[in-house]
Amino acid sequence: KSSLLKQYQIDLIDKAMSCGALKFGSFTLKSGRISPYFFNAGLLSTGPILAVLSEAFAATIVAAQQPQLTKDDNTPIPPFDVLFGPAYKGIAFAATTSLVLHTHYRESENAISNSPETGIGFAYNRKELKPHGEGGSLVGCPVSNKQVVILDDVMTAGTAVREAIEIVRGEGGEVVGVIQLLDREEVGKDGSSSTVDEVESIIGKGRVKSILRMRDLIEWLKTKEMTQELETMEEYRIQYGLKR
Ligand code: OMP
Repeated sequence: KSSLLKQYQIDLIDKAMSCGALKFGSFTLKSGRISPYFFNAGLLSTGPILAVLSEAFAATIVAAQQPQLTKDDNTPIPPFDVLFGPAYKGIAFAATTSLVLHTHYRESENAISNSPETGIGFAYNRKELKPHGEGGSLVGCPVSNKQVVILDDVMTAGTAVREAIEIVRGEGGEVVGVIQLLDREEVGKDGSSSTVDEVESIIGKGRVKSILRMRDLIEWLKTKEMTQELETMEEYRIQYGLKR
């Protein structure tokens, strides 16, 4: 069956299913919403899966810098300095994606980096305060006065990504983009506008991108003819999905 999905999206969903990162059932979310699916990015934890995932993050970043190539959205993410991965799950995203941008996308890395001679850095936050030693709440490349792109796992009502934005800003960095592994395409906390719109009102229009969206999971379910899961997903989308 033909599908609107890109090959790396299919690979990622297949891999997420096979390691149990993507599950269908009944789950209570952080926001209190009861969802028919859950995506646990922490289980994307083998070499082959990280290879697919970091490639997907890199491809999404590069595409976001060349908006003429993507027809559904034409605001670019500007060149930047540092990838920030919120602890804990984002740490591996930032580390592996900065590496892949250098090894597989060298030309793009030069084009998207504010300082091509150094390349794209990566950084992440500590969850616990460290009063001695080097101090500070961030590890890795300093973000002060730098342009930063956040790589995050899943966005529902936007609490987690707002926290990440605040952490970077608190260290003097400017957040110029957010790339979500999965945008669940839901409404924000007040239930009227979309989470993407709410976050873009903080960091700028067109600055939130994603590798996978709720609609891609639905497409994938269609190709697999998983009708029962499709039904519960459509019901959930009516309740909490974007009003389109
Ligand atoms: P918000 O903070 O409401 O946007 O929810 C996103 C966060 O919830 C993620 O950072 C995860 O900690 C968690 N989450 C998932 O990991 N996977 C899901 O499918 C749904 C959630 C969630 O609780 O909404």
